[in-house]
Amino acid sequence: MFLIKTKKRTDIRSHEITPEGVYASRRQFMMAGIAAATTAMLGCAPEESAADDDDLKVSVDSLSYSPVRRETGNAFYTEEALTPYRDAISYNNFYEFGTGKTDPAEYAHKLTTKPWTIECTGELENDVTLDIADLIKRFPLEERIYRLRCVEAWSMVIPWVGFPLASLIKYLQPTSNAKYVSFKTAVKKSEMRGVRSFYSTIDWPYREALRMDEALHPLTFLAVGMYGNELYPQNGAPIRLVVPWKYGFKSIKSIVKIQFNRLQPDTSWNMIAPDEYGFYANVNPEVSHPRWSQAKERRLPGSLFNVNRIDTLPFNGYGDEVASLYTGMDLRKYY
Ligand SMILES: Nc1nc2c(c(=O)[nH]1)N[C@H]1C(S)=C(S)[C@@H](COP(=O)(O)O)O[C@H]1N2
Ligand SMILES: [Mo]
Repeated sequence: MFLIKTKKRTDIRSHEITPEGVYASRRQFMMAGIAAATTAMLGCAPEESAADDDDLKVSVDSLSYSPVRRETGNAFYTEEALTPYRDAISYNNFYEFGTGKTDPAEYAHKLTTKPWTIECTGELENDVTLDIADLIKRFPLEERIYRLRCVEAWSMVIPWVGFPLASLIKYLQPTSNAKYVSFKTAVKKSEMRGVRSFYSTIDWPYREALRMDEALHPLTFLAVGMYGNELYPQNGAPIRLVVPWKYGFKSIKSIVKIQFNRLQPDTSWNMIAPDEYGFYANVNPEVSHPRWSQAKERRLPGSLFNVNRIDTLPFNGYGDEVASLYTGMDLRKYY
């Protein structure tokens, strides 16, 4: 790729700078941007890896947030190598835009995300419709560096920006009847080719839910950004859930509805194949998917010569923090 083109602020090759350098500080970030732009002008940009520029059909802004404390024993932070930004925005699951791993990066730019509101209903003192722009001002943005383990046995390490779901729940004041929280993704037929598809097995909208204690857990996060920037549409812009001890399908993208419920709500993958995908979906190396083992995972990106296979940990390595939520439960039954 030797095209000379105008660089957007966030249009930085992941391998031109260390992952940490992408977002470590605003200053460093800007400097890297200038360096990237200069490299491109000189016509010597390094070769592309995972995808080419076609996956950056929209630009995203950077965000202000407080960085996670980089110390051991802090569950909000893992020292494992970050997945390069480029890979995290070009290898995705977002069936609203197609079932292929590169479909979201190719087609999600069609999603209009501004303005964006979330309708909050159910067991609440008052129903309310929230504007994302207001939410971002109301709750101070923090960083979390979490492992993301897909049920398909691949994983990434992603630096999210957002706020705890618990902060929003406390603000919304659910009634004592609220035992579960459920989420729905936007359905925008004209913008989502997967939703239009005749072959789709999902009964749209995509939906997910958590038990109230899971939703209130400090690890449970609402992300509005990653790598220091707003989310790209393929990652669930403008707001998505991140539940790091559960399989990735629980981390629902592009949320437009939050409902508080008395009873356990339906969830998309459980509706499609209840024997394969449970409501809890806690990462568990000892409970195989009916069609494959969950004992190991491919930490992306791998290469032709190294698939980077590592052991999967119970609760995706967050057992110290979350195992107590499930005491007395048979995790083979409640998978
Ligand atoms: N609305 C919606 N949310 C979704 C999905 C989806 O298809 N639609 N896929 C899930 C799955 S299976 C995974 S692994 C993660 C992937 O998140 P990422 O693409 O940001 O890595 O999103 C989850 N959230
Ligand atoms: Mo997934």
